[in-house]
Amino acid sequence: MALLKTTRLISSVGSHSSALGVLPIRASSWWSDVQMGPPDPILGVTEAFKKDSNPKKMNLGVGAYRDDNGKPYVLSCVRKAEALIMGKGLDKEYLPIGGLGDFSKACAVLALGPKNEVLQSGRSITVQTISGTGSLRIGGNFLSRFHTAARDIYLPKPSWGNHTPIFRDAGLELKAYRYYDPNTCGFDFKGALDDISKIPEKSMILLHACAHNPTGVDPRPEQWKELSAVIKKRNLLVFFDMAYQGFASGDIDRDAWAVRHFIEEGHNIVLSQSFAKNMGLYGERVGGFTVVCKDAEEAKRVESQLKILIRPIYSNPPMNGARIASTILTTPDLYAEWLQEVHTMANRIIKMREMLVANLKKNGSSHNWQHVIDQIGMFCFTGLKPEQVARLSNEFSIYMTKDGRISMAGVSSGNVGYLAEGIHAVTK
Ligand code: PGU
Repeated sequence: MALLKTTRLISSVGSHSSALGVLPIRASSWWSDVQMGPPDPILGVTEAFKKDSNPKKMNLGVGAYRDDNGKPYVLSCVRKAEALIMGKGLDKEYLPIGGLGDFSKACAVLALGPKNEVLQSGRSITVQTISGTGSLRIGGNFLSRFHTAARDIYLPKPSWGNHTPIFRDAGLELKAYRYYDPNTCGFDFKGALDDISKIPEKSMILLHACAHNPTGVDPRPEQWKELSAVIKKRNLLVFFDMAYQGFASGDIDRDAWAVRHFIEEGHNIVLSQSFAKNMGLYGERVGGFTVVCKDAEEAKRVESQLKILIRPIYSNPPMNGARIASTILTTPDLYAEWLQEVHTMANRIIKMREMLVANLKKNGSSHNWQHVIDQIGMFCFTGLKPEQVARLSNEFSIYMTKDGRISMAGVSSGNVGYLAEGIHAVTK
């Protein structure tokens, strides 16, 4: 088949070029066997949304915060930090392989808390990464190379769609543990404990630190405690993904509770952080990857290997976003303003949850939508079926991921009524 296509191409180009008396230069293709791939399950939704000309269209696919006018939002503390940085006239030399030192330090303090024994004893290493995705991938590569005791990483079911290809491409084996109970639209605590208690020792387990994506369902503190105990008993290596610190409760310390608790309980975790959501630095690609070690000497060895791993991939990370984040984290006025803004963003989302349910009731929906209010963070796992999701995009130009996940951050007081109308129409 491939051969046939090539022959046809050669003859058509050949006949055209023979009239000009030159030999064909582009006679065949190297890529005829490359098949068309599917669009990305999350970012592909934005592509479909952009093609839609309906003025009422809504993009509830990607988790990106919008203000109440539906506009992308640049935090005021970010604008101020940018002005401060501009005023310094800094150079643009390469950063070190592990990134901006001030940023990495502040990033770890934000996650672990300033008084954490791990930081005081210097037994952790944090490198700046290309946002949360880059952090997860560097982490995946590091585990793949150095955690030779086991290959399996257990993800909650369901998990963020990109976790699977990230860890698979890093060479790990993907496994799952029960997490979400569709009957209660809540956390399947018993199922999770049951599954985790059977995971082979030394395997890796991924935990969403807060604001679980896509379900919006988090364990409560007492449930985290039990999870920590079982995971310790099984001697599992914990990988925390913290992409939403501040977005769950509006309080960055409360949202870091699980991470800090696991460390207190003696887990030497690895941790991915992203500043895409909580500082609105999406396209700046700012994140951190931390490894908590036994002692400072081990941390130094791990650091040396992280550098060896990063160097042939992207050499060193970009500086602009890291400068913005570190300026905010280390300038008291800007830090206070940031905490306030995180709180405001989280609260607007909570308000939209309430407004959506109120509007569904107003439209006459008799379903129980309490989970929309109870779920935490940026997303709402509506329970809508794929055919209902398809109807919403085809008939209402309301776009979301196929699993029925809505980015609540894309809902505003101006469009929540229309969203409720659409959901009611496809669920009644
Ligand atoms: N981890 C989780 C749990 C996430 O939800 C996301 C982003 C990331 C890590 C990585 O984010 P970075 O932007 O690389 O820092 N998830 C969003 C954004 C769109 C996407 O899929 O990349 C989402 O809508 O699920």
